[in-house]
Amino acid sequence: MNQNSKQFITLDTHTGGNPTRTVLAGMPELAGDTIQEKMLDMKENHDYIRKFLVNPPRGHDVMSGTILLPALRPEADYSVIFIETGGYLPMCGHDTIGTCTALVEMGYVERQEPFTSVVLDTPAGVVEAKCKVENGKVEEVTFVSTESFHLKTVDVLFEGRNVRCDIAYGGNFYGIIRAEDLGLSLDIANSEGIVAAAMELRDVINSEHDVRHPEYPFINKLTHMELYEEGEVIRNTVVVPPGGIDRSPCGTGTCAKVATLYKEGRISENDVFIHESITGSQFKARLISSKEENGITFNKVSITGSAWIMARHDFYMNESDPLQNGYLL
Ligand code: PYC
Repeated sequence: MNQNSKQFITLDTHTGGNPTRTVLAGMPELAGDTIQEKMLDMKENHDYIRKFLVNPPRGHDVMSGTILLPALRPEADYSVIFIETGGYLPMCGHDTIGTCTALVEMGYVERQEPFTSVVLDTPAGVVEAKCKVENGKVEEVTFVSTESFHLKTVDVLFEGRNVRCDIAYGGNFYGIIRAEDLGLSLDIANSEGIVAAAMELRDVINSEHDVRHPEYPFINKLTHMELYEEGEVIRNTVVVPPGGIDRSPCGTGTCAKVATLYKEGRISENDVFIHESITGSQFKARLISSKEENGITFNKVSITGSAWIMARHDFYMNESDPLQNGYLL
């Protein structure tokens, strides 16, 4: 470390196998009055911090995290920016569970047993989390996500045949496709094929279809793909840009799936839906309510999952490090 070093302090958790790096300290002042404006300022003027913290050698292809900021809204405990190797996310479920677990267990919000409430101001809206706490450990976190909806169903050409894809929003846009339709099974050994097919399809869909949020103009493309298999429970894997596999069942991807199941008439209000990841970890989702507005059905969904604190880091950023921005393979 020398005088030119910057220092970032993080708490690292995993949620169902997927990591969250919660950045507690080290951020410069970000411009803007809202969390959306601050996210944009970070993206345009301080993106080197995201690259430094999530790319190898300090991170890896599915490293993600939250930048924790003082609350910008009176009802929130903190405002947060979600980061991953592919950029910035309006909302992230596994990060919400990971960050809330870290905040409660490490005393960054006042801990109350058996339940502690944490309210996060996210770029996709306010997210309320209820943490079940026993002997200081957060056993599980249930959060109510921002409204999810099914946008449209499209056909997309893959290896000479048309494949059905549901495009749904759960905090990010997901392209939801049955893995079998791509000739794939959801096995970790097939990761390379899953990632390659998913990213190819996502790019084709973005080039052929308009995908945008009716209220948030900055959410204007399909970013993540979700392949699934039907069985006793629905198994899924979300491909995170630019090409990693979410080890968790993916919180926002599960909200998008619930919106799709509701659209298909396969789930009703108050039903519980279990979503399983490629690694076998599970989230429990519940459809709380649905309402129709301007031809779109908006669904309120809660997600329950568990996270574990793994580490606390002091990262030193030295400007003479040729890999300060990391790299992606
Ligand atoms: O859990 O919402 C989620 C998520 C989004 C991308 C990776 N995980």
